[in-house]
Amino acid sequence: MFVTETAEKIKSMEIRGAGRIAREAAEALRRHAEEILQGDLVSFRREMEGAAHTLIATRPTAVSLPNAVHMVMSGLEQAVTLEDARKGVIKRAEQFIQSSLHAVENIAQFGARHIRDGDTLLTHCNSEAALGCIIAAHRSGKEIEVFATEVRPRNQGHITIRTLNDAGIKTHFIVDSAVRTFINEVDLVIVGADAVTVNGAVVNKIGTSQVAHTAHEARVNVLVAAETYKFAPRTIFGELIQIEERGGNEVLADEIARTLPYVTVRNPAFDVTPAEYIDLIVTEAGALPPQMAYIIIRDYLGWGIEEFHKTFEINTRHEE
Ligand code: RUB
Repeated sequence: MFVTETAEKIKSMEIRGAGRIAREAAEALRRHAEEILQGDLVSFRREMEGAAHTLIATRPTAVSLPNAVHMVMSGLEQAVTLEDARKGVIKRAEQFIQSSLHAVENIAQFGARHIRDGDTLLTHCNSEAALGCIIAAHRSGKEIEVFATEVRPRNQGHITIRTLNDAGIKTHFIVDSAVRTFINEVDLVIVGADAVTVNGAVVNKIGTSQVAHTAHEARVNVLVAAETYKFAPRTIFGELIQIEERGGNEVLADEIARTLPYVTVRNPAFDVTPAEYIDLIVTEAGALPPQMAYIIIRDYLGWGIEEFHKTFEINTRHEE
């Protein structure tokens, strides 16, 4: 029940932002484990796997979601009693949520050090990790200003300007297409991430790559704030990040679209910024150049690699 509700909220974007999606999914699995009262270990596992599948299927791009689900579900196979299995899920979900919140706090402190007194920043979309850095810099006494984009079509910029305003930070609200006009007034771009691939490319809200390209052209540094669970282990083996394409009615009202039979709306929710447009990725484990993404995947998400090797061994045995 709670899983279906959470899944619906993630799909409709009532719950949104990669970090929050991951924590809410972990919480849904925790509640689900508590609520399964009937059955044995085998049926518990089956129920939990079904719930994990439902949650992962909600939005395809933010890799924090499958990573969080994987972390909560790992160890379920090894549990020998139903109670062990239940306790394990609950414990790992709580651990994930706590470590995610700590990660966002650490990133804020690390990221704030890259912001200088007097800087003007630019952010795109609504990222708790990116905003954490900006707010931490402001709280440490640095005088800063922020340009925040509108973020069509879902207007996440409205959430961002409210947060910045509530923190008492001077903010300029601009339409997405005004970034190049103002980039020469900007000292640093800070954005979040939905996924970081092994080659250091960052997948984030549609328009991020245009912002980063514009910043690159103007020699303005781009900093990405991303927890380690946003790195995508399977990109090591060539798996691509799926870019979610949402309904056209988010961009153009159905009643108008109906009068334009030759017009099709395309509405990708995310885009890919290549590593060469990114100066630094700030994680809770420290800041690194995007080219070092592999190290994070190897050291923090090694399970993805181990799993692949297991599968690979099985496949080669089949071929012999
Ligand atoms: C949100 C978005 C955010 C990242 C990082 O997209 O692109 O920049 O998810 O956010 P949507 P956070 O609104 O479509 O979910 O730092 O909060 O995890």
